[in-house]
Amino acid sequence: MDKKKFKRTLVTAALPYANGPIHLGHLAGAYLPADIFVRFKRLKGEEILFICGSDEHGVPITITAEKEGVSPKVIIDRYHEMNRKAFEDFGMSFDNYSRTSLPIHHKTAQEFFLKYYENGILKQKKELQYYDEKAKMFLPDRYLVGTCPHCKSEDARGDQCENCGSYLNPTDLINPKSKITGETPVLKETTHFYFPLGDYQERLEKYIAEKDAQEGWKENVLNYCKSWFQEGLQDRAVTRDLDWGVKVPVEGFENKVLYVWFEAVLGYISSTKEWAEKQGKPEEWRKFWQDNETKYLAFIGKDNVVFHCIVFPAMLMSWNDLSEEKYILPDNVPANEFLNYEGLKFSKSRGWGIDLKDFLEHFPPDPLRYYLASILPENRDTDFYWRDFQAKNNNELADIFGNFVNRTLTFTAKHFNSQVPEIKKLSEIDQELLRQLPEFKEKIETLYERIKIKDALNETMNLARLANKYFNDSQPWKTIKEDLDACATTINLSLQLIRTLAIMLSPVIPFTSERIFKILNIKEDELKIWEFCTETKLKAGHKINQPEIIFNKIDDKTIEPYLKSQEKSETKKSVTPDNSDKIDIDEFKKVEIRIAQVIECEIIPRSKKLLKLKVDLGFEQRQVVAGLAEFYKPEELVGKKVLIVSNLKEVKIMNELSQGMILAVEDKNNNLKLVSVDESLPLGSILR
Ligand code: B3M
Ligand code: ZN
Repeated sequence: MDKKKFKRTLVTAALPYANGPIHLGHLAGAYLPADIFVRFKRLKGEEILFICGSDEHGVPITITAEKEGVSPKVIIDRYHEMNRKAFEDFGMSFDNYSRTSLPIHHKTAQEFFLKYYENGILKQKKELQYYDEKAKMFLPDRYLVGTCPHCKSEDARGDQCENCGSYLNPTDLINPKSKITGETPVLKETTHFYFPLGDYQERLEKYIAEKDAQEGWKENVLNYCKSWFQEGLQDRAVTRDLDWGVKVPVEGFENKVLYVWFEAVLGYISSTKEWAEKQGKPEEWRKFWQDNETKYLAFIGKDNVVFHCIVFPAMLMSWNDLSEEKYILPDNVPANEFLNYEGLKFSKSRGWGIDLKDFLEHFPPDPLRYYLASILPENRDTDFYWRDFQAKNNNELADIFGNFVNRTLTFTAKHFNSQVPEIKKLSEIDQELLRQLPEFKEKIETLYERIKIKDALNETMNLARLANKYFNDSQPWKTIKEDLDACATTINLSLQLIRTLAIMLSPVIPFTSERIFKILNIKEDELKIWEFCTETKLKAGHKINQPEIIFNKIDDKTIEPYLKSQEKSETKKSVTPDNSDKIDIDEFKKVEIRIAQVIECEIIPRSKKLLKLKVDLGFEQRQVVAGLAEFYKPEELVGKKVLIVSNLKEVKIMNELSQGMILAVEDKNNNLKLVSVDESLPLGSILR
């Protein structure tokens, strides 16, 4: 990697729709990793700006409003405030949390649109679109329901079938109906503006390759982009027939608005402008958006990749072609995969999952931040499990870190009059500890810089483990009677270590770190920063405050209601595809073959032929045993898209569960070759 030096960093996190509460999946996808990264950079004293806000336009919001029989404004006001507050309580440290309904955003978005329009970049196209004659309006894709042409599910939307995951066009739906009136819509002509995304394909490919070379983009993100490029970028409509949104500033188009994605990404810029105005330096936003010495990182979830890696950069490129003011483009888009909830996708309609707001009514933020950070879906989908949350809180936060802090502080209070004892001599154990500290610091720093948050946290916890071990091995409860100088050293260094760990963990558990600084009686900012975190800065004689328990254990009773409420909610079975009609292999016609992606693969020990694979079908993950070991190395398969028979009866092979069969062909030398699959095909699609 040929790292470019930057002066400052701009971080944006996807603007959540103000049509519902933030849930834990959102946090793990984009917000928490962004916040941890930003907090780490601030610890290092670097200049960084953290921007977010509510996305307040678009069809999800108007649909919610219609369902409730209120205006969209009521919805956005409710959820903007709810989410802003929940984020704050969770410790999200945005420099600005804006909203796209603000005039400053409408103005910015219209300015971009007009720049393209006046320079002849946009194309006008007439098209036929579904129209609801009773409601007197054109129907956006999501306002249409009908039967999915692929899986025959009856509640497919005009843009996607949630049952089988296929992307749809409204006209693909069998028997389409308007969601508003239930009427059958008619096709009617309408005119829209299109942005010629295809014209930018070559430059976009080059841009991504260059940024990847500099920053090391994530494999999953590169793959998503690649599949878009392979398909070939098309013109994209940037206007919609709606009356909620940013008005199209062109005569004759007063009844249309800008497509929500076209303006939402510009919300990052308008939020920065709002921040600058609040600072009393209205031009200051340019430093972050129009200076090559700013590095721009856009944190998002995987479903937003195309808009951040392709659409938004193309829009900025186009603007830069037409203007003296040049915007910077994202330097990296560290998109995460999804977090599931107890084995299934979060789903508001099925009541599956838990909102941040509800969570924080019962638990403090830091254990949740810690647990989510430890299971971030950085490379593949992961799961929130209550039992796991409880275990991490109890066995790691409380038993490792909390215990170390507590035993050190109580020992200090009891035997050293709540003062940092003096170091008079260093044993080998002490020296070894001091030697290791800077190594930990460097390792953790490198991981954070590479946005490997999960690994950085893991490494930090290793230091906490080491701290406990150090305390045990040094046996201060013995040395207090036999060798007071040795005991003093142990306690001195343990107190220093508490400070070290409080700093190192502060991006992840900021509220707890603050409490620890208070207990340690540390007021100086200099003692709370990264640079000096491994130095022994606490002076002998420094007075510390009364110790208190910093993490409470979570008992079974506390989490039981959540496990119970899941039993009551729809069972897991009913939301996975119907497997009741599992078949024998000879009833071939009933075979369900789907696209899946290999996410893990290993050799089954004691077998020559068998590989154990974990595959992602889009709607769930499965384990499959396949006789491919003689033909493929495990690492060759990871990331590959394959075809799998997804409704075979489960079997156990060499004691391993196999939930499907991967399709391969045998060549004339009896070698097996996987059937190759077009990389752009969505996971879970059914072969027909
Ligand atoms: N509101 C979609 C989402 O919340 C959308 C993100 C906009 S980022 C500019 O996933
Ligand atoms: Zn379907």
